[in-house]
Amino acid sequence: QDLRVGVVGAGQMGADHIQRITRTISGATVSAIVEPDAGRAAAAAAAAPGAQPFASIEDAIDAAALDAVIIATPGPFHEPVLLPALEARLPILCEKPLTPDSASSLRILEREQQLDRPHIQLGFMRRFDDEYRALRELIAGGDAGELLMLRGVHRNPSVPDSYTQSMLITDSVVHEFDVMPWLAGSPIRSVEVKYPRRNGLAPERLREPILVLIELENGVLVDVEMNVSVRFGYQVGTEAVLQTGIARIGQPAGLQRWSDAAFSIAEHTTFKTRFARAYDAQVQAWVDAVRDGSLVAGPNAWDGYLVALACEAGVRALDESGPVPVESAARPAFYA
Ligand code: ISE
Repeated sequence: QDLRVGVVGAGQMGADHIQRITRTISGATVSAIVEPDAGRAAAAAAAAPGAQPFASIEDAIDAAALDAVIIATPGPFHEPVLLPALEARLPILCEKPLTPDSASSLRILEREQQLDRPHIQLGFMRRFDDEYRALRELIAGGDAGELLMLRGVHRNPSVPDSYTQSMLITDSVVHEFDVMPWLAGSPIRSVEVKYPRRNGLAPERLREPILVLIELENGVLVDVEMNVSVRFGYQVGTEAVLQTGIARIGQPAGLQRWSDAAFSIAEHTTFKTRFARAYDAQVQAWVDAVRDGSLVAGPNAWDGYLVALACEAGVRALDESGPVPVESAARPAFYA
């Protein structure tokens, strides 16, 4: 019998997950959609015939309409969904971030630890990307010696009007705060932000691009170019500098074309296509884990808490010069 998944939030990511579960994922169906916006709710319902609409997660739980939940609302709205979902002992796939700050993330951890085991998987989908996985294996294998540096580029064509300066960190660099320590096998020690020349084409409220310097506890230095007004496309790439070799992922791999005496390769324009296979793999792994009772098959709420600590330092670093230390925290056995 299929897992009955409720999706909370039918915006960009929620709508994408609804289609994914309906068309691509095996072993699950969308049984409930919680979306207060009538237009979005109707569009989502059309994509998932048979799903019941609800105005709140509490209503969906009261109606026993779901076995597990995907939370795809913006970060500031995660906590009011996470708490009743944990109360109902529902397995949860929560889009990033866990919550916007470490105090609220701690509240979630405390509530979750009253259950018998972790129930929350976090949507850091890069960990399910084939290239990121291959790079992690290469680094861990040690064939090219020790890892010395990681260099990341994270480029968006543009951002919505709701995107603010601190979201450069909390909405975008949040991914690097999860994936770089995962690649390097070491937590973050400090975060520093440098400002190059401002892009005059960026929305007036944004001072970007930014250069983020992330120092890991093992001495590996990570630099990330965070750039959200590049217009030409969506690009996420990483280069690893090892003792005796260089490894690179995230190169353009689209349609190759020769015309007008030039050669081009098609580039992505959105994270929804760039990471489509990673999202598929992530949701399938989560569905399989819920069905076999292990509940979580990827980053958990503790990983989300560590990222919240890094984001706090990162947001401070937007306004302070020099490295801002990141509070370190020892992983409880519950989250091993
Ligand atoms: C967006 O919310 C994402 O999660 C994307 O992966 C990221 O590239 C983008 O900058 C964010 O705004």
